[in-house]
Order: sequence, then structure tokens, then C-alpha cells
Amino acid sequence: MTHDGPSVVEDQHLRIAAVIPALNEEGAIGPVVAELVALPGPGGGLVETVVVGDNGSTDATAARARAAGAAVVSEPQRGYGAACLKAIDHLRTRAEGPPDVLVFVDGDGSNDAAEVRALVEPIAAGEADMVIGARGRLADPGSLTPTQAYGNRLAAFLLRRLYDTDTTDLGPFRAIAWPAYEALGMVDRNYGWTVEMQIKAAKRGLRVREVDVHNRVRRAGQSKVAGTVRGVVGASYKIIWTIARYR
Ligand SMILES: Nc1nc2c(ncn2[C@@H]2O[C@H](COP(=O)(O)OP(=O)(O)OP(=O)(O)O)[C@@H](O)[C@H]2O)c(=O)[nH]1
Ligand SMILES: [Mg+2]
Repeated sequence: MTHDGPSVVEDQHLRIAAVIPALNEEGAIGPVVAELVALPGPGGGLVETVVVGDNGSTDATAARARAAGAAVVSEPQRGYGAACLKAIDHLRTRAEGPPDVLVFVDGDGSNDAAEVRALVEPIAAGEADMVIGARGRLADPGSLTPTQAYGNRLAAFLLRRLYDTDTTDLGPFRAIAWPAYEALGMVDRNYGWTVEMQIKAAKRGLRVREVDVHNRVRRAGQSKVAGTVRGVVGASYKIIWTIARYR
């Protein structure tokens, strides 16, 4: 499948919104937003709106994101999920109405904006409700810590065994159709966000696909999750707890 020429994504004229949770990402957020805004698409850009969920960053994250073309909403309570929920609230209540598809993108430059199209394609084609960017095959060396790679493989194994899925990864770079997202009733406010979405999608019988994506070492700034003890312990605990809880 080629992602260069016109495709079903163009034909559908889907309104795609990118959601970026960000905490102190001033060194990376500008180019991340700018690359999403610049993606070519039907009648302008592929991505209609970029919303950054700013978690009380103490640096210039909000200003840089706005300057690059994003809407910025502020969520004072820390947490990846809290920031996503706030950004999505904004999309739900905005005057133009909600988008057709949500795409989640990290604010640190780990994801490749050019792959948004590949994530959205199965949804545009009516073949999937949710598409997870799986990092197992194409991740740059060093872009996933050994603990992170192992933890993701373990969580994916548990999802396959306990929820009867084909999951190989909990990658944060992912797309979901708006009605599918709304049906899930997402609640997790921090590290359980990605796995909660996959568990609820499985329980509801959503059509879920994985697409291989690249994964880069963060462009700038400091790790909040995989590179910190607090992040690793918190994420491991919350992910396992979430997997057990919904079972
Ligand atoms: N809003 C918000 N965003 C967060 C929080 N923690 C992490 N993030 C964002 O979530 C994304 C992933 O966090 P990272 O710190 O990159 O975690 P990681 O990818 O495991 O670590 P790296 O290997 O350093 O990239 C980044 O865009 C962060 O800014 C948080 O508490 N709130
Ligand atoms: Mg990262």
C-alpha cells in the first residue's frame, strides 16, 4: 500500500483532529505541531485541528504550540489521560462540532507526522474503528528503553490472552473514529489511558488494527515516563492494574 498518492483518506474529506498531551515540551512541540499542520490533504491540510493538552507546563510549551498553529487547552491536574480528556472536551464542545477522527500524537517528536495518513486510512476505508501505531518492528534503536519494550510486550501479551485481541503494542500514536471514541467512555487520567482504550475497544467489539510506525528518540527535553523511575513504576503499576480491573 502506498501512502503518497491520492487515497481513500482524500476521498472521504474526513475532519481529522490531532490531540497532543504535553508537559514541558518547549524544545519539541513547535515542530511537532508544525509538521501536523503542514500535512497536505484535501482542500488544505490533512489534519483540520491540532489541540495541545497542556499540563501546567512551566516552560514555553503553550506559546510555542500556539505559534505553530495549535489550539492549546490547559489542564492543571497532571496526567497524560487528564490532558487528553481536556483536549477532547474542547473538540466536543467547539462551535464547528466534533471531528470525524482523533489522532493521538506525543509532544516530544517521537512520532512521524507523515504516518498520520497510514493510521487514518483503515478508518477512512471503513475497515477499522481504531488503529494503533505499533512500534515493535520500526522503532529507532534506543527510542524505547529495554524496560519500556519489555513492559509493552508483557501488557500486549496479557491483552491477547485476557481480552482475545491481536495486540502487540500499547503505542500512544493512534487513531480512532469519533463515534467509537465516544462509545468507550474513557476515564483514566494518567498512565492507564492507552491500555484502557484498547481494553474497552476489545470489550465493545470495535474493529481494531495495528499499523507499523516508526518511533524516534525524543527531539528535545526530558522524559516523563520511560526515562524516570517514577514514570516507569507508575506506568507499570497502572497498566497492570487496569488490565486486571476491567477483566
Ligand atoms: N499532559 C501531560 N503530558 C504528559 C505527561 N507525562 C507525559 N506527557 C506527555 O506524553 C508524551 C509521552 O511522554 P514522554 O515523557 O515522552 O514519555 P516516554 O515516551 O516514555 O519517554 P521518552 O523516551 O523520553 O520520550 C509526551 O508528549 C509528554 O509531554 C503528563 O503528566 N501530562
Ligand atoms: Mg516520548
